Amino acid sequence: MGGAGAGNTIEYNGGRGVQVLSGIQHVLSANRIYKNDGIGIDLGTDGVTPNEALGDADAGPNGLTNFPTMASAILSAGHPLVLAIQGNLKSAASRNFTLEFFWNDVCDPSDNGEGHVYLGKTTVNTGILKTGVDFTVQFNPTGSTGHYVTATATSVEEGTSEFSACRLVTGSPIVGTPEGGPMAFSLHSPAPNPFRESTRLSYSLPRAGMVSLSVFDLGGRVVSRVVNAHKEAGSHSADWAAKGLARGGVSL
Ligand SMILES: [Ca+2]
Ligand SMILES: [Ca+2]
Ligand SMILES: [Ca+2]
Repeated sequence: MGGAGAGNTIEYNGGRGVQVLSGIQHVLSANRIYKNDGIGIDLGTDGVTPNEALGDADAGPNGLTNFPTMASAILSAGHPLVLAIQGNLKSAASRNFTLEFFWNDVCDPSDNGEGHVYLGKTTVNTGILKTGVDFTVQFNPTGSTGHYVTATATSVEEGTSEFSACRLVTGSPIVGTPEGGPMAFSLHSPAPNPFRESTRLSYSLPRAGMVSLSVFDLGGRVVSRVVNAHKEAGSHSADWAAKGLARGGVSL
């Protein structure tokens, strides 16, 4: 894949999506890499190569260049959608990097991801501190939405990193205003209610989106996050067990 162009689709491989076995400056940009059994990009043959705690002194294929870490990926419902990502890149000092971001329906069991839908990119310079550079980016994703964001880091000096760890996309409840007015999210009465052990919460969505459904106590504290995921349009239900909450039964 040395110097491979952008925009390839690399999918359904029995193993990793792309392996970089030797050399440096292999650039993998804006490819769709997904549904491979292994991780999306492997520098070497060892699976995920962890980042060092500080700096990036290790050597190997593509310099074993570090991948970004992401502290949050927050999707705000509305039209257009806004996806805000915060994170950090630790690497060699005073080096320019292009960070590319992707979203994915699923995460690899290694916890590091692939790159299904390319979201966009930003550029950073790592500066002189070994603690790296913080970044904040925003995208307006269109089309289908994903559950996980992943990222790569690419420098002219070393090439492209492996994919980052997956960052779960969290989102506000669906209160957006798509064309035609506010979203009609309907939550139906739980059944049974009151209940002793578990109850079923049913809701319906007029269109696909992120759903965050939590149970609060009377003091406003979150008792349980029942749902926090992307859901398709239609009717859904979630079972909630009031573990160790009340001996006399619970009323919602
Ligand atoms: Ca590796
Ligand atoms: Ca390195
Ligand atoms: Ca490294």
